[in-house]
Amino acid sequence: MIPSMLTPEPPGANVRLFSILLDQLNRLGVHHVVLAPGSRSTPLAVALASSAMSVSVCLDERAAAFFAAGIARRSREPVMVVTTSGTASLELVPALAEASLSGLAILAVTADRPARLKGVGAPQTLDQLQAMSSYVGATISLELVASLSERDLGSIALQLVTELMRGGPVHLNIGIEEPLLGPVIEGESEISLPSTQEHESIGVRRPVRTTPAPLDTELTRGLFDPERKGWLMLGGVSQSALPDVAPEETIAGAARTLAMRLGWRLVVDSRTQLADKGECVIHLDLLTRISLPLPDIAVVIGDFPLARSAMGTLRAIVEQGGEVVTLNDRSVFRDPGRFVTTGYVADVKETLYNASKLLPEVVSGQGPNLLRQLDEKIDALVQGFAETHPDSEIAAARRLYSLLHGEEALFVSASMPIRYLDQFRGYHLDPPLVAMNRGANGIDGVIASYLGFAHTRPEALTALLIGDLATLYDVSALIHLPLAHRGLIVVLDNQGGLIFDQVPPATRIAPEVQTEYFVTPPRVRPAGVLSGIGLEVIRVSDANDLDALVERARLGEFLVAVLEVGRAVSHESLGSLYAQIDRQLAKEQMYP
Ligand SMILES: Cc1ncc(C[n+]2csc(CCOP(=O)(O)OP(=O)(O)O)c2C)c(N)n1
Repeated sequence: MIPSMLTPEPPGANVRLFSILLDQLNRLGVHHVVLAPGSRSTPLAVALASSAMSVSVCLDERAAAFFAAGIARRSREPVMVVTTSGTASLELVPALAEASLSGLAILAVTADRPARLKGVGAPQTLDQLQAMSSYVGATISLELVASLSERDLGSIALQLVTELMRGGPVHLNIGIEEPLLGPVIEGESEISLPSTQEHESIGVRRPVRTTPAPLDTELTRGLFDPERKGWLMLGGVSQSALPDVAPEETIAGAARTLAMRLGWRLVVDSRTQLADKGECVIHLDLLTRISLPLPDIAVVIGDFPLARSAMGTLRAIVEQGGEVVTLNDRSVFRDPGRFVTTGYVADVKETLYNASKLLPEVVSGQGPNLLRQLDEKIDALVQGFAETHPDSEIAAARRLYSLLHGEEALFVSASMPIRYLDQFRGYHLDPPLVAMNRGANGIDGVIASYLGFAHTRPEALTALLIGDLATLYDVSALIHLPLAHRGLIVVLDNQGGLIFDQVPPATRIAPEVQTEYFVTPPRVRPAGVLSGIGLEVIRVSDANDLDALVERARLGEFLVAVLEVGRAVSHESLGSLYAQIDRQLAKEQMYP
């Protein structure tokens, strides 16, 4: 008899304990679970089946965790991922590393052999706690025993959620004895959970997320001084993905107002969801190819800019006696170049608003905005290049970004896609939300993270820009995970890791070593693999072909567009555009 034809047995005691724990977690704000199937985790899976949680199932634990990270990145809610014991649990580590660096609240729940079987050569018994300990903010180790009371479980749920609220992953490891479902509860045909009143009598209250206070008036006034030349730099701080937050109420909105009143330059990267012509400097990475006139102070809000060259520029500000100040609302140490002069942890949005209120509404005059004028000239040049090279990766990245709006989103893979977007995107009055696994910068789990990111917003198109190697790395995500309701994956197939031709060592490595050990052209092409697993794959040869595909995806399809451009051609395109930019910048430098 196949198992599904058996009469369901009454629930076991272990299922009941997990049901209570899940119920408490759900009440405390954990609503999404990604479950990877396994045996030791059986009572958890059975409890999940009758819980109020939204459950996604994924065979591949690594993808399950990246999918959870994608959901957490978009929803800003804690997301739980459940695995069985053994290497299954260790597969969570790459996504936990990303989550810990990106501050994503992932609750990793791993089933384990009971403690008494540890260190005695029992199969599938690893040190699961140690394996994850470097990447989680807290570890709770629990043995599932009948003596656990509802109050215990309520307290454990509260402890977990409190730890998650610090921002970052938390690990719950649970030793489970056989029989895995636990002894049968006589007379019960289904799980009985504590009622709301009973729940309240357990004493569990929702923990309150504490926001740091804004900077005090004196510090604010000193920091944002219109007498000084300043740059306000925004990285990944956009909050407009939050429900009920109007764009002008976001950190980006507050920064825009403040920069205008100060007469400071507003320097943004692609994650900022702010790219207005006439207000923002969007091409920092290209502009810093020459030495720019530097400000007295740069205030870096949130993440550091994506632009690699920005680090050198910021260091130069400090070396010429200026200041580089970081402002974060998470207590994280951010000084990747070890030159930051002061770091503040404060309520960023309130601080920016307070600073604006201290200034007159009229825009301060600091002379013509040369940096922005230069930015606009560079943008026009990139636009001209995209028009004359519509078959280039540069044109495709720029076009894709321009086609998406507001509530729509673009997930971007590490490697050249992030660079393309950061360097070559154009101005945009209603830019889409842009997200990436920028914590650990892996090319693993990109598709799973994208699918998770799309999962919470089925009503809005979410696109992905990705290279061929990152695509092939994570094809399993497209087999095991739910696909986006409105999705478009744009694969830039340049036959290997183009990035390795763009980084400085490239010129000093023998071409055959470069190809075989770095670029690693794959044996198969993404278009063939992806159509082989049943996806609709469209080959595009012109960036403008994306218009119709975006429209179709917007109406509810899941499509893959592949732009196949040879590695040499893409390399040449970049070289020729950079040469044009350098000529233009040199001219500007001579006649500022
Ligand atoms: C998990 C992981 N393995 C290896 C790397 C190193 N790495 C960075 S970029 C890259 C190549 C990416 O190639 P592709 O996705 O085709 O993008 P392209 O460079 O062509 O834009 C590799 C292997 C990484 N970042 N993450």
